[in-house]
Amino acid sequence: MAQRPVEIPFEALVDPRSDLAALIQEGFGPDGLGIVTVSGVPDFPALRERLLPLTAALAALPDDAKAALEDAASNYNVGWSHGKEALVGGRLDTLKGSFYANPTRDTYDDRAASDVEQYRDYYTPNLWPREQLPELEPALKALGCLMVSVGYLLADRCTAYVNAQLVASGAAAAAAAAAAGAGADAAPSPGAGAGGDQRRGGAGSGCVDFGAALRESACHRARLLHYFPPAPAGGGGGGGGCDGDVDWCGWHYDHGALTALTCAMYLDASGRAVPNPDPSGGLYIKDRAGRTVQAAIPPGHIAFQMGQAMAIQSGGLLHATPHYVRAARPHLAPSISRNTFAVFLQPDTNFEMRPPRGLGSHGLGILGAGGGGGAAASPSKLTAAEASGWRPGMSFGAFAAAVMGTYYDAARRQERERERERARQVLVHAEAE
Ligand SMILES: O=C(O)CCC(=O)C(=O)O
Repeated sequence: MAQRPVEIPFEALVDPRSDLAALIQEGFGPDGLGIVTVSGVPDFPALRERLLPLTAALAALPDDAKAALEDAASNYNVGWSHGKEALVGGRLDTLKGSFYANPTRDTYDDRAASDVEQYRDYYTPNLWPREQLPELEPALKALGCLMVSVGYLLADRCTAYVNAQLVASGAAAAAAAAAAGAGADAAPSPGAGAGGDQRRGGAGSGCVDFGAALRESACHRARLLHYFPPAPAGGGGGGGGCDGDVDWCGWHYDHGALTALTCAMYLDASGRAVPNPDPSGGLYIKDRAGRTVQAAIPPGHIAFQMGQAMAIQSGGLLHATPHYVRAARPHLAPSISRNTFAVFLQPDTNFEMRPPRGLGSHGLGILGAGGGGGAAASPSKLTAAEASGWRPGMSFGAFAAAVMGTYYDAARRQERERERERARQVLVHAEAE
């Protein structure tokens, strides 16, 4: 039975007098499912209906047109990506095609050349199919920017929640005292809440300002996803394979701050929207007790999951969301594709990831390797899995490179093996002649 996530009405999100702490805690806190939805966002339903059908149109472009949209140098973080990323277990991601772009800007001329060189995943200009599918660019930018702007407001509420928790636990005071003792820049800054400003991960107090960090960032990334129709049992092709728990997108955390998601749209072979053909297919989340729960995102809502960066930055007061997508069973979904849109809100590459100070005596910190996700895990600690890839003082760019390396290095290894096998076959063939 699918579970409906905690809902935050948009009017409440924009109302500075509303207190959303209880909803943030219910969604992202120690016992939260790790997902909230925002309802009633003006223009969202129409922009979703405009963009999602274009996903199938993009996937149907001729292969050479899609190949022209590939960019290996950015690890396929701009343009078309199909079968390039390795999922859990090293399996290549051939069951879906993705299109990546930064919805908020096309170019990075204002960035230092050294940053552009070091972080090509983030600072490579967008690639658009302007000839073949001119409608895509404006549709993706309009929906992407809307989802980003709602994400900023939610990030502000997460900041307020974390700050309130820090103050309540005494951690903020402990951090401010320690910083004052060390002569550090403990002066509060506007919008940073009680105790100071850590929006750049500086050496101030224990407080964070997620909204400010995200508003300054040039690193947001939108991903249009087209899950190919599942192939019939025993069949080949790009589908999900056989009946059963076939995952379309293996278990993972997103490594950014917040991920905004639309409800998926299912399209038949003629491009007509149809109801979800298999109620057991779709997005699943592992809750904090270790149970796997299907998350039902209503079509008019924007869903938000928590990424590792914000979980780490909150010192475990907010938790990252482990999730995967289960394929529709082939006999229920012949010729039906799943199309959806994710926007990863991420801090800038030079953002220093540093949990709040002063938490040590309050039980926050990182659990050992055995402490992942189960009922026995302390609810207020990050699990080793949530924090994997991170080391104290790391920038977001270095952290993201460490995480993404695990996806693409495996894919590169497999590509090299395929190359070797092709060369071997050519040799065998030549010797036989
Ligand atoms: O397809 C979905 O609903 C989620 C996609 C996802 O998890 C991702 O792109 O990281």
